[in-house]
Amino acid sequence: MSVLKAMKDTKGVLEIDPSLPYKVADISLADFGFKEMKLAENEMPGLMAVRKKYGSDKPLKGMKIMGSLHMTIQTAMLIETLKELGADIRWATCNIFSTQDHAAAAVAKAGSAAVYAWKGETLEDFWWCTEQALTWPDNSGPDLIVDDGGDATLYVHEGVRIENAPTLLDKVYDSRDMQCLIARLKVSYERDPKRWTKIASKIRGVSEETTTGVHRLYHLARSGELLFPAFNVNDSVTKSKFDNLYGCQESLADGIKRATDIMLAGKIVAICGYGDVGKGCAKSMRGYGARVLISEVDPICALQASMEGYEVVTMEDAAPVGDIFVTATGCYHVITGEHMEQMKDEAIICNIGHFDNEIQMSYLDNNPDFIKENIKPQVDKWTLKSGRSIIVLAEGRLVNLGCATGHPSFVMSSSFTNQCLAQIELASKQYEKKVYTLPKQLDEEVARLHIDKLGVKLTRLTQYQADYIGVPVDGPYKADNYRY
Ligand code: NAD
Ligand code: 3DD
Repeated sequence: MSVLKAMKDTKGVLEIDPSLPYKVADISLADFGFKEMKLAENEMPGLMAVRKKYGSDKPLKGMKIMGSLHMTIQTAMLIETLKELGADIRWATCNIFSTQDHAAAAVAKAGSAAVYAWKGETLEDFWWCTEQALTWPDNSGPDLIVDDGGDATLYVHEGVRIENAPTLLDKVYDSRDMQCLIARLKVSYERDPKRWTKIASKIRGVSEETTTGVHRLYHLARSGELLFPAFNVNDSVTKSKFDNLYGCQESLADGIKRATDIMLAGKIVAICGYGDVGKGCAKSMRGYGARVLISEVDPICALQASMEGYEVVTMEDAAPVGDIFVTATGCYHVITGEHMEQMKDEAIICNIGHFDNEIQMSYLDNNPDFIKENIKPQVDKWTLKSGRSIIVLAEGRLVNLGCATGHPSFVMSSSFTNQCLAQIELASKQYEKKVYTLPKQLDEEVARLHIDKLGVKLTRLTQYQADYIGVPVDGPYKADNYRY
């Protein structure tokens, strides 16, 4: 049930109220949020350095920034940093289960951003929050977007598509997300058939946090539909080879254990996908003493997994023997109903990919013969017709943020330092409507900001050595396309 019941609605669509300063679960949680944010300072040296280096110059002064990114304590620190750089900020989460309510309350209480986010949003709430964050009190839109998964970018692009071809409003979608979005855009179009075209024309660019969102950006760029410049933050080495890898290495186990208290040692854990996220997940599960199976489509990643000592199998092989299943692919229906029917009684399935379609949840949701028993928030036991049950975590949404608190602050500091650098780039320079990545020099700078905290003693090249290996003595030490 939506907490927005008080809002006026038109044709079942909750009206936005841009003058609403915030909408969070419980503003009284703010002090708890402030305490955890204070603790995060010591673990986020990159963000602290950004505040110190750019705080006085205010490079984001006058910039209206909309964020669609998991509303966690770490994100609250990113928001505070963007605020210190001069930005005027509005924020929504990018997943209905990922908000930490005390973080949202702290941001709202401090007035660092107009924040619309709470843990356990309905899909209608989610798209209301996204439009609420995209709309300033004067009904204008943002200059810049911080996106994670591309839903804010999608909102603007779908709005412009519809304004250019209103018959798209009659298109029928299977996805409940798209049904919610199109219903909102229908009301918006009737009010102002040029609203999103005007908003899009003012957007200087978007910086995209995650792999799946980046895939969407390149798709828009290839089709010539990209409406504004974009920075691919995910492919900064100090993001994807850290957040995706080491972040998931720690937060996957956190999610599974908080949800189920299951013993991992000795169990068979099947990880679908051996990319940056899958690598971290596999290493974590092996570290707990689980026997890890990997499924992969990419022969290079499959070869890597095999040479790391993992057994590489198909999901059809894994389904009848696995105890715990984790999807980490960014793909669609990787675990199907057919696989579920093969699974052991009370097998656990979860997803750590960005969206909720890696597990075929529709197989469960649409079958009246199956019995769903809610064990606790984000933990459901589904009993199939066979009488065997499966435990589904976070309704197939990312388990580390749905059942736990996501990655720790230190690794998010690295990701979010890249976000700040990308936002400063977009605010200070004119870019074409293409997808860019940050230069290696900045990537190495982000790494430099984090190594002192870990007591790293960096070796320094002599000029002769630098000349000998053909690199500048102060870097960058690798070519932009170097694969770490
Ligand atoms: P990646 O592209 O590096 O890895 C995905 C891997 O999955 C690839 O190697 C690909 O070959 C493989 N794959 C694709 N379809 C498959 C299928 N049907 N079966 C088996 N393997 C398949 O991407 P990544 O950076 O590892 O990210 C994976 C997902 O996790 C993305 O959706 C990303 O946005 C998300 N992500 C989540 C978090 C989090 O905190 N939950 C953090 C970072 C990224
Ligand atoms: N993500 C994981 N943990 C997070 C946290 N504590 N705060 C904000 C976002 C967090 C998701 C990121 O890894 C995002 O970069 C992604 O999905 O790639």
